[in-house]
Amino acid sequence: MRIIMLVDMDYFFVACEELRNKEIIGKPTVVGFDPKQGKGRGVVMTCNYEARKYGIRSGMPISMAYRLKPDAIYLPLDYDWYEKVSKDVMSVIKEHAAKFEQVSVDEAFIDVSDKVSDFDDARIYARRLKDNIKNRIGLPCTIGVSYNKLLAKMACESAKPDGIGVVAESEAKAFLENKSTDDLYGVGRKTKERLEAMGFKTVGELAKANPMDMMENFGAFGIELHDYANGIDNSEVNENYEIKSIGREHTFEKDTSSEKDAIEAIDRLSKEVIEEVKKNGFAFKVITLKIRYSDFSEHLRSRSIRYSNDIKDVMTISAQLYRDNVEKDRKVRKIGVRVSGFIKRKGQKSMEDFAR
Ligand code: TTP
Ligand code: MG
Ligand code: MG
Repeated sequence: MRIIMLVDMDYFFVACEELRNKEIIGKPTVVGFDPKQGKGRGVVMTCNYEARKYGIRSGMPISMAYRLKPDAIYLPLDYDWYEKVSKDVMSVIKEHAAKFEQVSVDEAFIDVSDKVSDFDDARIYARRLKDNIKNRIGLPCTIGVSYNKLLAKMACESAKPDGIGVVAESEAKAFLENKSTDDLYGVGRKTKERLEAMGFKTVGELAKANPMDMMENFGAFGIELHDYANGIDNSEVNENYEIKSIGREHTFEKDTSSEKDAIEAIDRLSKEVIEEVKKNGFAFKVITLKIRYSDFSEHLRSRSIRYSNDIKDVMTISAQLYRDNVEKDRKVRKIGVRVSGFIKRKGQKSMEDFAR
């Protein structure tokens, strides 16, 4: 029997802040861009559960958060600190796993099939792991336990915060039945709407869909979705986690249609991206420019090149992508530069350094 766990830290960035500042514990706290008395731009990265009571959420404009709770504590981002804490957390999780796959700064899958005998045993094991993270790092987390990655992740979401959620094979159908389709991995707003148009609101309904209809509408992804709805996911915990892309974004103080502003931002972002690329010993072959306009509509444009780690490539190609694609009569709110398609160059760091 396979037993998979997904460990996800609770309100991670704010929890990291709590570690070094006990005064904020228990008070509504937001990490993100400066709200500037409600005039600030950019978004909420995360907030603690006290702040969530006021409706504040990750990804929400910081100005909206400010409207909801002006006297919350607003803290700026400190990625270096969060990554340091993340590394410590991951090393504790790794100790408990036969197979370990970090999937983001604050979550990792582990395969513990050869460490526990059944789901009762797994629950005890999850409790021990959770206690170890709490005692050694000082942070709360939630652990989802199931027979595959899909359900481990969903079990975790359902048990948030500070919980342990277990879904055994015999419980999967009932667990999935009334979930919304966008609770499934890979289903965002658009797919959810398309599924709804086909008459599928819940995962239970989707489970009964005709696979051929799904295939017709979504291609191979449709079959995958139908599998997911039936609790089927055979993907392995993949130990060779690697960073897939590195990007940085900039939100302008004021929406702008000035090419000079844009190029300045691109140059600065390129510098930051390249620093990160070099730190990891990567070379990349795809450069992607993101333009977000005032109305929040977004345009992504990519170009492939020969492998490079040269800042000039990032700067000139991003600038070219900007000039070729920007709609001059519209104002730009945000610009992003991202590189991907990595190979590792000589002098690369160990896997441990990649697994961040
Ligand atoms: P999540 O695990 O999605 O969220 P969380 O840990 O803050 O809260 P919880 O798991 O208890 O629901 O994301 C982990 C961190 O990643 C989060 O603390 C901040 C960052 N993050 C962003 O920067 N932007 C985002 O849109 C999201 C969702 C998270
Ligand atoms: Mg989390
Ligand atoms: Mg997470």
